[in-house]
Parts: sequence; C-alpha cells; structure tokens
Amino acid sequence: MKPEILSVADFAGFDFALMETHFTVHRLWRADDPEKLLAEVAPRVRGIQTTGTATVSPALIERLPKLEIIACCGVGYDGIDVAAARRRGIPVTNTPDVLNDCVADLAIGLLIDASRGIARGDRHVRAGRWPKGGVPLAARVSGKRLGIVGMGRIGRIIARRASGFDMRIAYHARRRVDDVPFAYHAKLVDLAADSDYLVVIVPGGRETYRLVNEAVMRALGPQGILVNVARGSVVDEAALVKCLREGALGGAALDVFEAEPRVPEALWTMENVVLVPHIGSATRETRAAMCKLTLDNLVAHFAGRPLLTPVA
Ligand code: NAP
Ligand code: 8YV
Repeated sequence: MKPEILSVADFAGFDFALMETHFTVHRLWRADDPEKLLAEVAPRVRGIQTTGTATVSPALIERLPKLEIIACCGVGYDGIDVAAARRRGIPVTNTPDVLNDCVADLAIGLLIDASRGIARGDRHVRAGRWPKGGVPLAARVSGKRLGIVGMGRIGRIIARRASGFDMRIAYHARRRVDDVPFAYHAKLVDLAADSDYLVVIVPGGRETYRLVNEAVMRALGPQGILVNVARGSVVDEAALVKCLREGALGGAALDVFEAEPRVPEALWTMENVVLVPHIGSATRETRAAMCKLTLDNLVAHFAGRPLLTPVA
C-alpha cells in the first residue's frame, strides 16, 4: 500500500506522475468539492505536499489524525503553521539552495529592468510609438549602491551577481554575517538611505510583516528603486503606491505581492514599475530540482531515513 499524500497546492513544474509512483496523491486544489474529498481521505492521509505560498492551517493539520510529514515545494514556508505541526511532532521540509541561482538571476534582471526601462522600451516599440520619439533617459546600474535586505542563501548570490556590475554592496539582517565583506546596517532605514537599489530577500511571516514601510521607502528616495523577490507581506503595498504616486520613491520591480495573484491596479499603469507573477524560481531546471527535493524528503521519511532538508 502506497502512503497517501494530500496535495494542497498545484505547482508549475511539479511532477505529479513521478510522485504517484511512490504515493497515492489526493489533489485538494482540483477537487470540485474539497470538503467532500477531505472528509473521505482525511483519516488515511500521512503526508501533505504544499508550496511556498499555500496555506497549511492548524485546522487542516488537526483534521489529519495520521499526518506524519509536511513537504513544502519552496524554500519559504510562511504559509505553513509550523508551530501547530511541531505540537503534533510533525516535521516540515522545504527546498533550500536549489533555487538560489534562479531567484538571484531574476532579482538582478528586475533591478536592471526597473533602472534601464527594458519592459518600458518594449511596450514603446510594440505600441508603434518609436517613430514619434524615444523613451526618457534611464539610470546607470553599474557602480551604484545596492542594499540587500537579507544576507542568507539567496542574498549572498544576489551580492555575488551585483559584484559583477561593480556595485557597492551593503546589507541589513537581524545579525551581522561574519563571512561576507559587505557593510552591515543594523537599521533598515539607514541601509535604505545609503542605497540606490534595495533588494528584499528575507522570509515572509509575522516577523517581517511590512518591514519595508513608508519610512524605508522615503529613505530610499526619489531616485531609489525597490526590488521585492521575497514575499508581498514584507512590503507595505499601500505605502508603496503612495510613495510612487508622490515621487518619493523612484521605482519598483516586484515579483511578489500581498494578495497575489491580485496586484493593486494603481501599479499597472506606472511606467516606473516592473511587475512579474512570482516567477523567481520558475525555470524548468529549478522547478525540477525543487520537485525532486520535495519528493526525496517524502520518500526518505516513509523509508525511515533522515530527512534531507527539514526546516529548523
Ligand atoms: P535564508 O537563507 O533563511 O535567509 C534569510 C535572510 O533574512 C537571513 O539573512 C536572515 O538573517 C534575514 N532575516 C530573517 N528575518 C529577518 C528579519 N526579521 N529582519 C531582517 N532580516 C531578517 O533564506 P533564503 O533561502 O535566502 O530565502 C529567503 C526568502 O526568499 C524565502 O524565505 C522566501 O520567502 C523568498 N523566496 C522567494 C522566491 C520567489 O520566487 N520570489 C523564491 C525563493 C525564496 P537574520 O536571521 O540574521 O535576520
Ligand atoms: C515558489 C518561492 O514559486 O521557494 C519559495 O519560497 O516563493 C518560490 O520558489 C513558491 O513556492 C510557489 O508557491
């Protein structure tokens, strides 16, 4: 008998066929009547497969008496109530490191786009506006000051990429990181005041909720550009719209949003804003690696072997 797994969220690039060679998979996200499916399978479910943005609530955890493991296909696991899982002794796994390169690549791509106006230029050409005139001058990227909010696995790779652009790098986190050569700012607002670009790459959740607030955006300033590849919850979105409208912030490039897939309509028409639909890890190669790691954790658990990447 294969262990039964509840899949609570779909994931572009997740190999459900491969998963089904090991497990019986119940896809809650495609059930016509999720309540009916849950009522039927809850007594038998031994594992949950989820994603970095889906919710695994205490109520769901409590509803599954045989639950043994929650495997998240994503490095961020702020949607999972880890405390509720811990109370039941249920381990949670995630997918660290395998996505570092692609998320860092996107962060740099967004930074360059917001600064140099690549998407804006593309819109200009496609709309047939070029014969009537070009686009406004943009801002140079190379040699500028980059502030990184979060100097963890991905933050470090962003810093390495930015070093190739001769950028002067500084960072903020709760603690100074000993093995990086960059300047540390204990206060985020100080980092923002000393940056041309602020790239946000911290975990979501209560502790970082609206960490990037109006004061931080105003400190970044009228020429400053905010890049968020972390979680929408980390940036005060209403304050972001306000600062952009007033010209208090120069621009923004956003992969993540507070209520994604809903994006504030006020941002849609702003030429100094780049918007993408949470694609940080969305390459074939990285999604395959994330899927493999998620499945490897599940397989290890049910084989009685140590988990590869349990969350701390
Ligand atoms: P990580 O290695 O755990 O690094 C997190 C960094 O954030 C650390 O430097 C940590 O340092 C800092 N941090 C944590 N809490 C903080 C706080 N309250 N204030 C200031 N700094 C804080 O994580 P990672 O693997 O780099 O991933 C980071 C996050 O990126 C994920 O959790 C996820 O939300 C997001 N992400 C997004 C995408 C995407 O598709 N856009 C893809 C992957 C990841 P201290 O502990 O010293 O504060
Ligand atoms: C995924 C992410 O796109 O790993 C993360 O934390 O945000 C992304 O890699 C996300 O897990 C999809 O829900």
